Amino acid sequence: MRPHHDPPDPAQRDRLLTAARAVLDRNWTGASTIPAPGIYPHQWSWDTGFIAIGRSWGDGRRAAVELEHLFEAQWANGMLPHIRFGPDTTNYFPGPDFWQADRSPAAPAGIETSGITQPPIHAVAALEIHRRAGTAAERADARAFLERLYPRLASMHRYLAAARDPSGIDLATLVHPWESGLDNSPAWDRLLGDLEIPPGALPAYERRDLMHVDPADRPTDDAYDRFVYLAATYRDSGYDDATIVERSPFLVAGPLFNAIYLWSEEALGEIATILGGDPAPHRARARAIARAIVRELWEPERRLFLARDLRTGRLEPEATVISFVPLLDAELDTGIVDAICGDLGSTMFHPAAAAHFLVPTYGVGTPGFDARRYWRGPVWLNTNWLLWRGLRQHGRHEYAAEILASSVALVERAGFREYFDPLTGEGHGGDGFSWTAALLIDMLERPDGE
Ligand code: 9WN
Repeated sequence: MRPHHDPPDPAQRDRLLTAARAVLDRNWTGASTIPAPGIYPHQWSWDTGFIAIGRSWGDGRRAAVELEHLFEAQWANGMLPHIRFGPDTTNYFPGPDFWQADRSPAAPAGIETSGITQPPIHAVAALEIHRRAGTAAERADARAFLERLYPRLASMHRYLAAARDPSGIDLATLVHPWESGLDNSPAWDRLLGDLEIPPGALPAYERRDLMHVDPADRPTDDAYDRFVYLAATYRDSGYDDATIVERSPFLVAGPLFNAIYLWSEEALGEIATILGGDPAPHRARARAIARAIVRELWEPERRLFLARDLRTGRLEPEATVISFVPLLDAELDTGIVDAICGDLGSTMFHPAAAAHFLVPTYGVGTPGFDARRYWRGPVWLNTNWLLWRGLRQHGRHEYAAEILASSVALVERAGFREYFDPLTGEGHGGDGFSWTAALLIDMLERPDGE
């Protein structure tokens, strides 16, 4: 593999760290960090995990505050909603009026939330906050924080294991593309394409995202109709998981969500050890999830991970960036690691462009690839970061360094954008985007050997 971009030099690194911290400061509300001004004006679940990991370098206090603020919105059944709404509930669609979370007896009183979840990165984030605590006072604070958060984290994992594993295969199931975090990914195309919306079943709604961002960067109206229909179906069941699992046309176990779930289950084991508890049940759960990822999601002929539709039992055919994320399993079979790295080295790296940027969320040149539309091709810093962490833990440092250099080059060129065109490096979506800043901080701060 030929290097495309230079590694950051020390002066550049310092300048980028200062700029990244300024983005997080601007998006701080006093209790949490919004993903971006305008388009995402509330607190999102997996964004908060990524942001806390960035803040753990030098601002562990705010990192802990915002994780706890998010978990105040946790439902009594353990479900952590993907959005905790702030005071202005009219500036985002779908807002609390759409979700009507109080249709569920499990929703918290007095806190407005959505009714679906997102990838459970939070135990990893909580552990990072504890790891970075330096002084004795910081260590005491971080331990007290873990003591408060651990039962909530464990309850979220129990919810995923109980309510979201209808077939008992040790994988968590998504009931909505928004739960995947990669909402508009081609990974869901076949399922969403097959979805039939009965006449009159789609509630009237108005998109607000297009007030902030070019429509060419965002999902189409047709995709939005499907998102809204699925969310309304879940809501109308009263957020009853048993009903939804029985009826939802979208019931998918994916490699990205489950690799993060397993990574966090390992982190829960470490947190249990720090608190003097027993890590063994978490370790055992993590290994069960890891085995299930390979057993259920590995496609042996194409030698890649795909999402499984639990309604029909078939694997969804589209290979996207989610196929690489099981690298987060430190014990992943070496043959599989080699296969993933082989794909990373060829399919996803555009052979014709001299200075393309890594890693596109969908193969450049694949029919349907779109260099700027939301999750259908652009580079995102969070998927880059997940791969960077996974590659480093498997000793694939050359690839990891290439991803870091590309991430730096993109931010240098376009700023802290939500996502980037892999061919031109142009920025798209929201601007002043928090996880781009936070995860760049982690990539620049984390020592080589860690
Ligand atoms: C819906 C906030 C969120 C991210 C998701 C990303 C996007 C929301 C939207 O923004 O989704 O949850 O309105 O498009 O897809 O991953 O958490 O940054």
